[in-house]
Amino acid sequence: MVSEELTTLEQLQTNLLESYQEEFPNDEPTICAFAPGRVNLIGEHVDYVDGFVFPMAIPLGTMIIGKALDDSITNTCYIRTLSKDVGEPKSIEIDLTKEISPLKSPKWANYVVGVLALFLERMKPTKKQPFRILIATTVPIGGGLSSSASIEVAMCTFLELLYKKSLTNGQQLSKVDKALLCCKAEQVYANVPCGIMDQYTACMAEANHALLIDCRDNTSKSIPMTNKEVCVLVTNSNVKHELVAGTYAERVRHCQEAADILGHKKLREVTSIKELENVRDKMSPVIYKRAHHAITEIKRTEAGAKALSNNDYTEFGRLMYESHESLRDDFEVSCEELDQLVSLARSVDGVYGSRMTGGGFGGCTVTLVAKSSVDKCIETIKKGYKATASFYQFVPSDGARAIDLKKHQ
Ligand code: GAF
Repeated sequence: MVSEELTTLEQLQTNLLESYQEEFPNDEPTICAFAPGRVNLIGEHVDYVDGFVFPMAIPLGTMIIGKALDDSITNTCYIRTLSKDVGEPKSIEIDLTKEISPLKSPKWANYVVGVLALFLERMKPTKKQPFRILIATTVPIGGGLSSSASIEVAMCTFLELLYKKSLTNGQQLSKVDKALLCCKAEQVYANVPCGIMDQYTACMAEANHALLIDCRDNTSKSIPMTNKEVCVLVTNSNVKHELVAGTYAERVRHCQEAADILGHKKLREVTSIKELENVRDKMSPVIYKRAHHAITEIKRTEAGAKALSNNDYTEFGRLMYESHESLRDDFEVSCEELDQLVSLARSVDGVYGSRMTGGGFGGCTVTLVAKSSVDKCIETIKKGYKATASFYQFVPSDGARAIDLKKHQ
């Protein structure tokens, strides 16, 4: 086996049900919600400047099973994760009679608690419903495949199902509003000034399609990805460098500084590189480079979606390499390991393109490669890479959904 075997939804649900039954022997969950992680094909670090991004949902994700508790007995929500890699404690309790504030730790809980707090604030149910849930994710934590958004969106999906009967139609969330709510949870409760890409993908993605998202008006277009001769190979560098959170916020600030100098609300409004060149002497070299990345990346993403629609993989691949170079040199969010993975992939015949994906400083690369060259590509990376990588072959998946519990019991 060269690439990782993917845990199926059935396996994931079986694991969760087994743990549930061990903990609550005479009890059965009634709700099961799932939301996927994502891999971004192109359009990196431009969602928060209102740009275009082009991700797809992956068949890995977060599943939550649980049930409503009797509110005449308790006002508490019992939340527990089965993930080993997320830090301690693994269980938290939330008292619904009190205000729900961000927790100092554990970090994973803020994704859940943030969504719960904002859901209640937004939907204003007449009665707050206590519940018990178990959470498990198959998305590698900190791998740049958006484990956090998949937890948030799975949680929001669970709450929609929990409150299904008690909320009127007028109170239902649209998918875009759901993405916005989950994004706000990450910004406010996890304190990351992220854009909308990850939560939007987890809510809106369609199987066998990538999603071209316009982050200015939160609209999207699904682009078919059905060619069986071409494969999306994701390589996890298995490194995660420190300073990520602070550096992300710094990049967001740099882009806003550039937009302010250019007299725009966001860098998306810049129409050409010439416009940037005209004010180059008004900005520091660092701010210029950040803006240069964002402006060129937005153009590459539009061109990339067009190329993929026309099955022009060579052109798409060229844009992927350019994107990586821009992230490495202008935006400075790559690292030695990611650069090495990209150049090893590039050396293989049949590889169209490769780039870092996600926030950067570790995590994964995404490579577009002819199916017939996948094994060669993996072999070449394994041989040349300074650390140990893991590999995933992904087909685009559906967005968040309820999963039938009975089917797999
Ligand atoms: C992280 C963020 F959460 C996204 O909003 C996006 O900015 C991405 O980094 C970089 O493209 O995943």
